[in-house]
Amino acid sequence: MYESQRALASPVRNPRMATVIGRLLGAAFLICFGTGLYSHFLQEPLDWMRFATRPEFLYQVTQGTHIVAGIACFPLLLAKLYIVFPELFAYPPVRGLVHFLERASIALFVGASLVQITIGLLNTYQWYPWPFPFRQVHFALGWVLIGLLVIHIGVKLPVITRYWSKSTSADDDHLVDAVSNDRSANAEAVRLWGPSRPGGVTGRVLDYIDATPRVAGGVSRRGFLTTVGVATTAVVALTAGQTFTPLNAVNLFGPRKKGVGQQGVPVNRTSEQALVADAAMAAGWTLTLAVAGTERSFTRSELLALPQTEVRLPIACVEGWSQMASWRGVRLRDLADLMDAAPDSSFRLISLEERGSFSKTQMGREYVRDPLTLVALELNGETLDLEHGYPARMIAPGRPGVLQTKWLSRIEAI
Ligand SMILES: Nc1nc2c(c(=O)[nH]1)N[C@H]1C(S)=C(S)[C@@H](COP(=O)(O)O)O[C@H]1N2
Ligand SMILES: [Mo]
Repeated sequence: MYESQRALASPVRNPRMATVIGRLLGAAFLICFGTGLYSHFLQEPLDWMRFATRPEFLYQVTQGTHIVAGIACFPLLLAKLYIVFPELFAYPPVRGLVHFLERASIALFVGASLVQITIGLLNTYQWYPWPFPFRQVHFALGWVLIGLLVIHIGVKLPVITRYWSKSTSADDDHLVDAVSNDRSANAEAVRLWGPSRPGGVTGRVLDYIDATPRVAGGVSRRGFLTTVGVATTAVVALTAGQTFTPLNAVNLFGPRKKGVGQQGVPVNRTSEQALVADAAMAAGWTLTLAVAGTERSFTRSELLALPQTEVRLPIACVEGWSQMASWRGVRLRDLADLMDAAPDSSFRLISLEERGSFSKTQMGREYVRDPLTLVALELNGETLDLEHGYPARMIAPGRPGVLQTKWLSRIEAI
């Protein structure tokens, strides 16, 4: 037993607590990974992929959950690191190749996790103090983390199974207390915990116990769990209002507020940032449809003269905020039919915006043919504001905000 470890000993630094917090963190990671993959493939679908367009708020929920679970990882990860921190000083630092690989994988796991949740959080504030592209790196790190999570769970499986349930952990608590009160009991513990214990836990668990003796004082287990619970609830409650309306009133830290912005909808990229104001306000604006070699351009009044449909659909940004709104305009499928587009065509949507990652987007046939998909001309009962994509924008059910292309200029069947 090292002095440094003795100094760090605490009633919360034990394998049961590591398991309790670890499984919450593991669940949050899995939720982030699943919802993240969904968001990724919506934006970069593989050829064969088709997506659900109902419920129309699906992406609002999956992406809102992604951000909430990601934010919850901050207190949970800090708690987990607090619990296992003394292992940093384990002696000898390396006990052979397997032990080295185990420690290296944990170091990587911790580092990659911290990077992942930090860049994810900063992305929601659109702050990019790093030189690499956020989305690609966040996606790649997601896979790295899932790989490391599987390794970590594999390595710790004996501890995890042993300490999964409270009752078996309680037996061991007595043993741990005995060991720490009387170091000579260690030999007895080894005897008790010997190979006869199911699951082959002995070596690793004893290491853990050895590294984390009980001490009186410090943070109690109940106090620790309460702190972690309060901290997690607080960070979630104070940001989740940007997605989940009931929490809107306490949305103190979320980067967007519901209902704040032109026509009651937050604005993401402005016309000024996109350098589109002149082209969008030009009298000669038309929307061109190009299908199988035929092109036809529609003025705004021609579009307004076509049958209009009103839908309620959310803007659901990848950054986690979302906002329900009423949109009015022409069904995309009516335009597709006017142009005799094949029923299975996908469309490419091209904005007046010349640069910018979202100036051109693609839409699969499930959205093209959906009765809720509009070339929107009005928002919440008024002419679409320039900031929301005047003269015309795309709005479709279940899609990420990034694909709801503003300031449309051209729509091509592909
Ligand atoms: N042309 C263009 N359309 C765009 C964007 C953009 O940068 N350029 N941003 C998208 C993003 S990320 C979101 S969340 C929505 C936001 O729509 P809003 O500003 O009307 O709320 O617009 C989308 N449409
Ligand atoms: Mo967005």
